[in-house]
Amino acid sequence: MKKALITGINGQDGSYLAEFLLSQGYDVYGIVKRNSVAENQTDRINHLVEVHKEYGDMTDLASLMRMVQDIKPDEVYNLAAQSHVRISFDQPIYTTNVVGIGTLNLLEAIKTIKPDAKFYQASSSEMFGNSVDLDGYQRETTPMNPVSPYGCSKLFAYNICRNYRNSYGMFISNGILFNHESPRRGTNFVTNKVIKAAVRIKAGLETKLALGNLDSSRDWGHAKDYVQAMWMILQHDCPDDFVCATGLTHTVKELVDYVFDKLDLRPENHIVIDPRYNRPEELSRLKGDPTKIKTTLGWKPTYTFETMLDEMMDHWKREYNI
Ligand code: NAP
Ligand code: G4F
Repeated sequence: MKKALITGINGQDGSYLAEFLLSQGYDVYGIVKRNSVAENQTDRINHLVEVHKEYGDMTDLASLMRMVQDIKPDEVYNLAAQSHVRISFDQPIYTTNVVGIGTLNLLEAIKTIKPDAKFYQASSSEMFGNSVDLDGYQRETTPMNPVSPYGCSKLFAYNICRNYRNSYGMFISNGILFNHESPRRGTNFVTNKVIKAAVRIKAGLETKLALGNLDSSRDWGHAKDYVQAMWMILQHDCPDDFVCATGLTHTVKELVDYVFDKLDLRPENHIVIDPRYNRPEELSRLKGDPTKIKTTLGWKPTYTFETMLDEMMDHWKREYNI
């Protein structure tokens, strides 16, 4: 039985990845960060009773070393992060400690104790910033010029992973994932924020939804498809870096229009623009080219933008009984 260690197991991706690895027969271990409300620590994985949960923190090297020593994992998926881009402007040092130094802490623990473990790093399309190739896509070779503290710290983590792979011959791969969503998405990310609020408006529980920039566009996929990509990346015969995206992009306004239209609501009656939700520097447009992961690993998404949003809407409609 292969052993997998997941950091960020209680996050959106960590919870789907744990489900997927259990279905593949893995023994799954997860790092859980201490929360003062104990019940909230494992909200998204309480149904996965087989998962071994261990207290730890990416900023606490000793806790990571203890876990790697005890578990001796075959595969490590590093998903832990302060993953909210807007909040990274308010908490740049904390974000960098978790995302950048935290990744280096984990690499050091693996290098010292279990150097043959395969390592997946959750890299991000936010690392590209506003770089775009002439054909309008971002791909593995597109220059990376991040525009947020989160993007800068993800780029450090991406580079230190490549450096450890080349320096020490370790099996370390980056998945450069574009935005991916699901009913388990945090409700302060734009997709779930819009959908939850629209359903609450429909249910008569509120009337207004405050948003920031409606003109930026994102390449949105479904988290379930993307965690399969993570696993496929580690099953490849050599370590490498892969963009994972749908190849399609939509503006935030298109997202709002689709959701409100489905619920028979008119956005102009409810949306208010609040500059609090703008970023000091914005990443305007993301559209990824998934050719490499499709041709090399055979990955392909099963959800469309629309089926993903429909699933998220159904989730919130059930929550509010409408
Ligand atoms: P998420 O829902 O925010 O989950 C992040 C996880 O990291 C949570 O379990 C969180 O625990 C944990 N964590 C935060 N700080 C920690 C610390 N100091 N020590 C240990 N654990 C800590 O994020 P996600 O959407 O699943 O994304 C997974 C990873 O992929 C992240 O690294 C993210 O940056 C990256 N990524 C995401 C996307 C996307 O569109 N979703 C795209 C590209 C890359 P608590 O909940 O207890 O805080
Ligand atoms: O949903 P978002 O907060 O996601 P963002 O910033 O693209 O980051 C997500 O994807 C990255 C991959 O590219 C991940 F690495 C990262 O961890 C995270 O998962 O914002 C999407 C867009 C932005 O342009 C933002 O300015 O929506 C715009 N937006 C407009 N109004 C809003 C809002 N975003 C949020 N969160 N809240 C708003 O009210």
